[in-house]
Amino acid sequence: MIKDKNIYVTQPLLPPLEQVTNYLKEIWSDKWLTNMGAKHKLLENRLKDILKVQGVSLFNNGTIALLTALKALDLPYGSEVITTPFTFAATPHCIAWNGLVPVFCDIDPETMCINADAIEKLINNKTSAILGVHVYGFPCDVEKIDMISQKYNLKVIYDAAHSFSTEINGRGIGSFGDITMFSFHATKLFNTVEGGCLTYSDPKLEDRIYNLRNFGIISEEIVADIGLNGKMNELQAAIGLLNLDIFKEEQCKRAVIKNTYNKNISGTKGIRIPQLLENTTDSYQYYPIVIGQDYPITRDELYAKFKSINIMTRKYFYPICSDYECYKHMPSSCKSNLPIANDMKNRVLCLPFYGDLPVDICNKICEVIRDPY
Ligand code: T4K
Repeated sequence: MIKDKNIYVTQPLLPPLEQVTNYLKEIWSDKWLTNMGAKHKLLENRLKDILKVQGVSLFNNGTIALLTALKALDLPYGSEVITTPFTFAATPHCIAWNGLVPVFCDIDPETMCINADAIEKLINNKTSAILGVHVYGFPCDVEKIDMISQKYNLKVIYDAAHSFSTEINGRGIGSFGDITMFSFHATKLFNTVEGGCLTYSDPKLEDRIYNLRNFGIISEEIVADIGLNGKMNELQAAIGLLNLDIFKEEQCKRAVIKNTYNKNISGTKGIRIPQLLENTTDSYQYYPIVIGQDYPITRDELYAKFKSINIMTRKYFYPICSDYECYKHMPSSCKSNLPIANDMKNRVLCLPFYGDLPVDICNKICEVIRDPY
């Protein structure tokens, strides 16, 4: 039993409080709290370099960012967007909130991302886009998805909520597809408490996204578009600027935890540790394991075992989105269309993974996995 307090799947990265106070003093003195202030501009510019992308637009959270991305691409109302059920609720909800229809595609058993080979059979004359999710920081097959999108003239949006700073062959993950969304929620490697951004290469998207994020207001007397309020405020941007200075250090600490897990868990019968491809860098967002049929207990029994000793692992993602009340009636939600996703939802467990996870707890977690009885 871990004494006194629960161990969670993650802990937020927090900058030194004195530095936050200094920034707060500046904000108090400027009396500029939101609506694209100085810190907002600075953070957007710094993120362009870090994410290796041409355009960045900040948002008050990742969900509103994704909602805006779909709107900015002017997908025909009622058209279909092919996506994965193995994701957080926000992904299909943003499709549906735009008056579009999410069509679920099965996933790849190794990466747990949308299976690019299964996309084509779901395309019909109503399909307008593909929305892939780089689950746990494992990239989708961006090359194949790019080829499919060109062949069928589809837009491509990526949900990179888990993939801050991931690169493929040295290229920022946010530079693939038409628009990519990053989440800066408290539980993400890099956070602005709540927050997120969109990245894109087409310069025309910058103005469109700017307006959609700000009620569609062009000037004091012109409202040109049906926008919403997606603005990140100066307090969020300040936390972001400070966390940008320390996220790499956090990644290094997480690399140590990851090595400890890898060293102590790999080789355990029935446990698979999903691997990144060699050309891809790790975001260090989550540490998932896959519990096979030859492991002595089920995923849910292992989850319960951890919970009984105050270690709160997470079943990301169970249930999958095709199981939700609001989507389960859709033809693409049927289990025969999604065999891998329906299998994986009962097998994946995300272990506690953050820089300050104490070594003895990390070792205890490995011990339980090696011998769950
Ligand atoms: N797309 C994908 C693929 C996503 O995963 C997400 C969000 C989104 C889109 C939407 O982006 P945002 O609109 O959120 O920017 C959490 C997060 O709330 C959510 O942001 C995230 N995905 C999802 C995967 O995880 P829950 O329901 O698991 O959160 P919660 O409150 O249970 O937090 C997890 C653990 O973290 C807690 O057990 C304890 C710890 N924690 C949490 C918070 C909020 C802390 O230690 N401190 C904290 O302040 O959804």
